[in-house]
Amino acid sequence: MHSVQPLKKILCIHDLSGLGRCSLAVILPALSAMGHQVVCLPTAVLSSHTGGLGTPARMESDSYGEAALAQYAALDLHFDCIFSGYMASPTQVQLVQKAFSLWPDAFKVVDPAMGDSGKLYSSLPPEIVSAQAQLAAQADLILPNLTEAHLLLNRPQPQQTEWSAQEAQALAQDLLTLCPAAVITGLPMGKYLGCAGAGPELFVQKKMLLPRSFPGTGDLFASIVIGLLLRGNALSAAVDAAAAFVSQCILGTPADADPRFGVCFEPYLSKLAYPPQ
Ligand code: PXL
Repeated sequence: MHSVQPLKKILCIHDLSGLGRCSLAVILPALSAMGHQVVCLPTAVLSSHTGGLGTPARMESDSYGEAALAQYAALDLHFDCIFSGYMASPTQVQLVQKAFSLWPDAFKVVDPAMGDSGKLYSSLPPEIVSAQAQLAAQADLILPNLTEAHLLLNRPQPQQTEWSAQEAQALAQDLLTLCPAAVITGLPMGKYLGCAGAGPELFVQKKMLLPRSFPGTGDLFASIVIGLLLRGNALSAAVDAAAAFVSQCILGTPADADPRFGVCFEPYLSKLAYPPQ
C-alpha cells in the first residue's frame, strides 16, 4: 500500500476551551480531517469558552509558550503556516510575533477574534485591540468579522443593518492598509449574511441568513479557509466552501440545542476529508 503524507504543517496558536466547540477544539479536527498536520500551541487551557457558560477554570503559564517555540526551533521544524486567533491578553500576542520571526516563510494568518455584535468581548481588555492590529500588520491574511474589522481600523461601527456589496468591498479594501489579504465575515445583507474579500481577488459572497448564532463558527470557518488555501484553492473558492460548510453545520444542529455548546460539526467532518473518501 502506498503511504499518504500529511499535506502541510500548521502551527496553531489559540486557546484550548474544553467545552463549547471553539478555538483548538474545532481547529484541530477540521484541519486534521483536511489532511494537514496541526501542531497546537495552546495559549491557555480553559474549561469552556467565555461566552455565557459561567466562569471557566483556567490554566495559564507565562513560560510555556516561549519554551514550546524554543523546542520547535531547536528541532529545526519547518511550518508552512502559522495561524493565530483569540488571545486572552496583549502579552500573548508577543508569542505569535516570536513565532512569525522564527518562521518568516510561513503563511501567516491572523483571526483577530476579539468581539462581535459591535462590541469587544467582555472578557478582554481594551489593549487587545492595538495588539491584534499589530499582529494583523504582520499577517499575510486576516479574517475579522464586521465588528473586528472596525476595531482594527479604529473606527466606530455604523449601526446600519444592511451592507451593499460596494460598501462591503470598500471596507475589505480598507483593511489592505494593514495586510495583503483580508476576508470580512458576518456582513448583514438583508436576507443574506455576506463575506467580503480583498487582496489577490476582490469578492462578495452571500449565504442565506440563518437565525441562530454559535460560538466557534468563526474558528471553524477560518480553519476551513486555511485548509483549502493550503490545498491550492483560490481565496474566493475557499471562502465559499467554508461558509457553505458552516451553514450546513448550523442547519444540522438540533433546533433545541443550547447554542452555547457550539455547532454539531462532527457528523460533517468527513466532507472535508483528504484524500477524498
Ligand atoms: O472563538 C472565539 C473564542 C475563543 N476562545 C475563547 C472564547 C471565544 C469566544 O467567546 O471565549 C476562550
